[in-house]
Amino acid sequence: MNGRRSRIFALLVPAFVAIMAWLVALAGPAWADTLVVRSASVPGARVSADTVVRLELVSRGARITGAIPEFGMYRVEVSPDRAKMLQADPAGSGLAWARPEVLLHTSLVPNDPGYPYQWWATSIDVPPVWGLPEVQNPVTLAVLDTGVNTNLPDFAGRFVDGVDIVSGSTAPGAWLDTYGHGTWVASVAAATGNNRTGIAGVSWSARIMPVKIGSSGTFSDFDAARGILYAVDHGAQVLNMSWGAESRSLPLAEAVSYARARGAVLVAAAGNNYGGPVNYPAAEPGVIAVAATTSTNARAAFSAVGPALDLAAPGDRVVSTGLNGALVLVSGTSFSSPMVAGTAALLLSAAPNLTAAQLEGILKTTAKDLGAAGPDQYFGAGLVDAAAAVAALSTLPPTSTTTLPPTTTTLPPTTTTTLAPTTTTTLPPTTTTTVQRTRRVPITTTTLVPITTTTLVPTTTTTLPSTTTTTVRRRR
Ligand SMILES: [Ca+2]
Repeated sequence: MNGRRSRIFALLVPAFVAIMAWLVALAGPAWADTLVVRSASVPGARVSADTVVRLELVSRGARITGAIPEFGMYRVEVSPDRAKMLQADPAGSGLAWARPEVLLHTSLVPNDPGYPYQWWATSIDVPPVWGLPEVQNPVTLAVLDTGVNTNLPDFAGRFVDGVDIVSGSTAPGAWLDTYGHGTWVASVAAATGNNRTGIAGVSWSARIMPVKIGSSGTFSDFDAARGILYAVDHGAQVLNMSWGAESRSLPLAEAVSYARARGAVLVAAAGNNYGGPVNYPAAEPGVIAVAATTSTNARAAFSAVGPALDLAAPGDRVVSTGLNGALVLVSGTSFSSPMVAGTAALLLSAAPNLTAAQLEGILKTTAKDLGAAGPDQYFGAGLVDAAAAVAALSTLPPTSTTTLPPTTTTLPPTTTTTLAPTTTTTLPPTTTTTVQRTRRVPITTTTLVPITTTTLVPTTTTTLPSTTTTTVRRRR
């Protein structure tokens, strides 16, 4: 008789719990918090204890979404108020404890030979992001530079049509990098990771658009402006510009305005001219200006300083991949910029409708504050934090589409009326003198101080992991 009664009880109670759960679900409370709770009774001891805890939880407005009976543990969804109550007084609900569910990240350690030297990847907190499925969607990232070495395995299958702006050729051979700078920059931004070769770049899925605007250490601002136009017109969503000059360039200002009006995200090196102003186009409104930090999150000695700075990223002794596929150590804000550009590509991959302004806002609000509290002239909003930026996407209100139309309507007048006259009048005197590539600084910091406006051409970059790594530069 007793046995039969307890069997009936065993059947009735779960049915009652199910009905309660169903009623609570019907009532539709705003489930917001997920907790993991543990029964106060001995785990797995008695079915009835388990049932009592379940009943108690449901009666207190919790929805059980999972159980580990062996541990006496449940995952429950509760309203924020209930979550607070259960955590503050677990015993009142027959619980030993109640804690928020913790989301764990995959701990992918890439097998690339350069990765052990990539302190910079940890510095910008990108490893937690690499395994996430939402950042695997392709985003087009234009590298406006000396071209890119198409033969490196780290870029296999990653290119969209590039161009050699100077010759106008779109043949793959035309935008081949023979200098190195563009390849170093592209590797940092987007080298394929975990493929046992080279390094692990920031974004492993971005489509790389090589826009070759010159083949040595100096570019013309006219060619650079044409490069921006080409990139935007051919679908580039993020543009990296690891070069600049102290004086403002009107052709670049026009091109930047054109690109921004079309929604592109523009990222540029702040410049290696410490003591001088943040370079253009980095200092141009609408361009994310990136300063350089060291492995200890200090300002790199050469990094330009000023109110135009937006963000900081490592730029001192950054390991990248050279033209011949060997690892190289390179320094300069040239390499800070592609870290931010690569992070921008990750964000757009996860949230394609993000506007450039929203994206910049997320990068800034999630950056790790360095130096004086709040934004400052040495680090801008701080050190870019890729994982925090991607995590912040989930907190965005879904309003991105409403802000788009106004942007597009303002386009036509700006571009058609002002482009032509500006370019023809200002070109001849200014092209070669006003725009210089951001100089790569030598690894030996003692030679950094006398930075002048002359064009510096680094002649060698030594390969890792030899201990004496020096980059020699030659002054004109
Ligand atoms: Ca690699």
